Amino acid sequence: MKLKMKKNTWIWGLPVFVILTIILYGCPTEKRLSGTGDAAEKVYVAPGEHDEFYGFFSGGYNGQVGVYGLPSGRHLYTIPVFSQSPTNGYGYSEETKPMLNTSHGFVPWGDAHHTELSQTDGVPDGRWLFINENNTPRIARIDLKEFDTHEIIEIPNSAGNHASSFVTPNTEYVSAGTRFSIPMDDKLQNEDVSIKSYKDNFKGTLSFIKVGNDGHMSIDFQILVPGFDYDLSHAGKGPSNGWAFFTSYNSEQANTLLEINASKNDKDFIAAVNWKKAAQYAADGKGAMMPGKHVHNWVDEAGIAHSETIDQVRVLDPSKLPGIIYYLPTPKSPHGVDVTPDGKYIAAGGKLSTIIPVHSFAKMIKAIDEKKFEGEVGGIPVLQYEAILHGEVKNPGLGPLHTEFDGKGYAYTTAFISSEIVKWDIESTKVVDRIKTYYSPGHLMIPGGDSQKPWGKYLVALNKITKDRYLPTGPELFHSAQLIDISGDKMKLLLDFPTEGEPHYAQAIPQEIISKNSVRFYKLDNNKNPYKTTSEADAKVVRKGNDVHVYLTAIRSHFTPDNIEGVKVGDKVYFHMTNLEQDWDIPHGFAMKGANTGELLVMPGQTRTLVWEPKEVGVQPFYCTDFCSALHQEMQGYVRVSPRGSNVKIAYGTGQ
Ligand code: K7E
Ligand code: CUA
Repeated sequence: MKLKMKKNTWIWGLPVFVILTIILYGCPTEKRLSGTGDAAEKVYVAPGEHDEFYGFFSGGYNGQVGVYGLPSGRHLYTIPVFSQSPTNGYGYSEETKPMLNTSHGFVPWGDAHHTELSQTDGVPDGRWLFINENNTPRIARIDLKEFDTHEIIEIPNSAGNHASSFVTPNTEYVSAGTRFSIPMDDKLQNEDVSIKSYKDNFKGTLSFIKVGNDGHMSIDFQILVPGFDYDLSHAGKGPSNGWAFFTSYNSEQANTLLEINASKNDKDFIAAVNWKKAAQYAADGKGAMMPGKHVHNWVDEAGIAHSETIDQVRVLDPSKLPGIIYYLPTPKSPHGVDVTPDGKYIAAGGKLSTIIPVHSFAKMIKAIDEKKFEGEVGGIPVLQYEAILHGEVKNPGLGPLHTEFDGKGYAYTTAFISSEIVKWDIESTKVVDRIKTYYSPGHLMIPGGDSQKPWGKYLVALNKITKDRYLPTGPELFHSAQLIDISGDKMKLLLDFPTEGEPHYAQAIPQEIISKNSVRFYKLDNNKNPYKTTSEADAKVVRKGNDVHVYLTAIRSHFTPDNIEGVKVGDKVYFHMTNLEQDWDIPHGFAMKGANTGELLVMPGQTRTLVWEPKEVGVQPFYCTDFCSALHQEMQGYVRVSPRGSNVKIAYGTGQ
């Protein structure tokens, strides 16, 4: 796909100079703000009291989700998603391992970016949380009754699944866009071509993943787009419902030294996608089924994960299906794209731009109707910038990245380089307030701040650089969040708190929407695991060839059985442990000496399986890893391992 655009190349030198200056000389000197008594009171959640909001923070390169209470900043929980969890055995137990299957095999560590709550009528509803994985393109769905990952779908024909996972107002779709374009031939196969042939061979895709009423995800269609870098997205709402907006950079189509070569054009593009029209084309069988191998993992009603491989996806070519995409010229290498709560305006975070461009949806539609095009790229019409512009926010700080909204007519944008948050009036595009952050904020988050109904009381700046904010912990530091009061005219800094991994983005929702549905334990009667053991009388050890299945129960403060004999070197031993407790907050753990597959933490009423392949003759202990009662230390057992070919028979028991 060839570029037919005028290029303005003179301006790129200026922002690069600013960035270099800051890299070389560090961030501007900061004055330390000490918390005032007033601020302390606003974030104080007394012992035993609960926070007002749940905050769901992406763990970034740790591949998980951190759950924080707001305003206290308390770290409540970590939900494992794309990474194995040494806390609860996710990705280690036999029931959960399939969640980390991909078309590249088992991938136990991912790079997560954007959490997004499911929505009903444009308002976060607390059913599910979606999050994307960038490196091995995937999207996960977390069930918020259990704070547990229930589904992960891989995105084919993608590399760097960054523009993801943002929902449409009724969670009809989650969107995804490829950050890296890749060589794709007519069959969308990743070709063996010279990297220098980028402009001729590399393409991108924008994907729409359908979400069923039960949450089930499937890729409905992908749209083939020119080989730019697609960065972020957000769906339209209200009047703009039916559209989704994706930023792109590298419209230069550079393949090396992007910091200079992809910073030349005065403007790149926001792709405005008419997803309702595209979905109609897909429903009508338009486009073509193309190769698109991807793995889909889900948890069944027994709580057991399964994987299936899907080979094809429907691909729509916008040069043959008019009206599904228009390009909005947008200065300059835009990062975030954010739609105002009323759905009227689309703000971009042009990271190398000296202004924040704000497009008008109504003007965009008018420009499309009147064919106010300034050219086309790969068959996609490019609208005239002046024809679609609502306004430009002047003096927005250096390096604007992401914007959220308070629902009272104001927008808040992070400025990465000048380390500040800038508040501006949406209608007038005038800056009305600014506050320093420490240091270099990426995303910011207002509870509901990317939805139609922000709960605009707090803002959290998600800062990339922590440096001196806390006690030093060697070279590696947690990132830092800052809670800011936005209830008045002036923003006020209330609290700093460290966050694990790199919380690119976060979402928050009033606690009562979630807490009332939170599962406290699993009913033993509903346990559908085929290896469950629901009473001690049913506990047993069964040999099947070289496989030994231990049907194990745990209850305060013993295992049944706790003495096992007849296991031999060369066996594969499956410990299927059922926690018989029916009380809130009484998990039992399980650790087997010499097991390479980790440990288990089993919730009340749940069954989890650990595999152990004993390699040495002897008697090996196992024990409970969670201090569950005063006699927790007594919660232990032994397995006798005999030589290969030994005639020691299977025998087991507790208290005999
Ligand atoms: Cu700006 Cu991955 Cu959303 Cu990080 S991204 S900041
Ligand atoms: Cu069960 Cu400790």
